[in-house]
Amino acid sequence: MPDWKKLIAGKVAIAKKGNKKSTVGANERVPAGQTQVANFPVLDLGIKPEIAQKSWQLQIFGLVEKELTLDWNAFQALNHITDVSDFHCVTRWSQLNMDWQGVRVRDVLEMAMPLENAKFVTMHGYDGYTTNLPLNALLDDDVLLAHAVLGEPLTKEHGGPIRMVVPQRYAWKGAKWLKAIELHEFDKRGFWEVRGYHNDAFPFEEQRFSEDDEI
Ligand SMILES: Nc1nc2c(c(=O)[nH]1)N[C@H]1C(S)=C(S)[C@@H](COP(=O)(O)O)O[C@H]1N2
Ligand SMILES: [Mo]
Repeated sequence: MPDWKKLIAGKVAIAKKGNKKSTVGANERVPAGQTQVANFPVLDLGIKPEIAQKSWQLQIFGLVEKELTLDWNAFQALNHITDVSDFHCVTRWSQLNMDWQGVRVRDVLEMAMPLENAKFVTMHGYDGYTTNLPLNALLDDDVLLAHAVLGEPLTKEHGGPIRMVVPQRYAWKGAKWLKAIELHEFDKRGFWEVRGYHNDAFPFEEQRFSEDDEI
């Protein structure tokens, strides 16, 4: 097991450095407080589950009319697209022009038919990670179940075989090694969100920590 306490404290410290809103370096593509990189760093809890394509499954469950389990073949049969977006990590790096390949989350949600009272979602990773969003946030065109980026299949380090990407939010909102999407009526904070990260996580608003709500 990784030393979670140390890891969490370390990540929070990095993200807090210069927590005062700075506009230095900010432009239309790179939000305030971020530095542009090109080496696509790896960030996670230190557990990198090995999930073979043939054993990967995605479950859509909770407040849906039809609970759904997709395996690799079912996933391949869906409509695949490429979407180019920018990737902003709360630990202050941004990588532009990420050409994610995959399936729109919206298409999969439609198959499961969310119930009227489904308003929030929890994304679950095979490593036990969770993150939360309003259901609406998952309906955007650029929110994908991604299996490839930068012209290569997703490596295990980056969440392969399948991860989620939610380009309009900080990168922690995209669960790697995606295992399930759970629909709820009420919001339920995920792994980082209960540890002080901002619930909404919009990079251009610098919503890093929940205390930023008040600034
Ligand atoms: N399952 C899972 N997904 C995760 C994480 C994690 O620890 N486990 N870390 C998140 C965080 S904090 C970030 S910044 C991005 C990093 O993605 P990358 O390693 O591909 O750069 O993944 C997010 N998704
Ligand atoms: Mo992160």
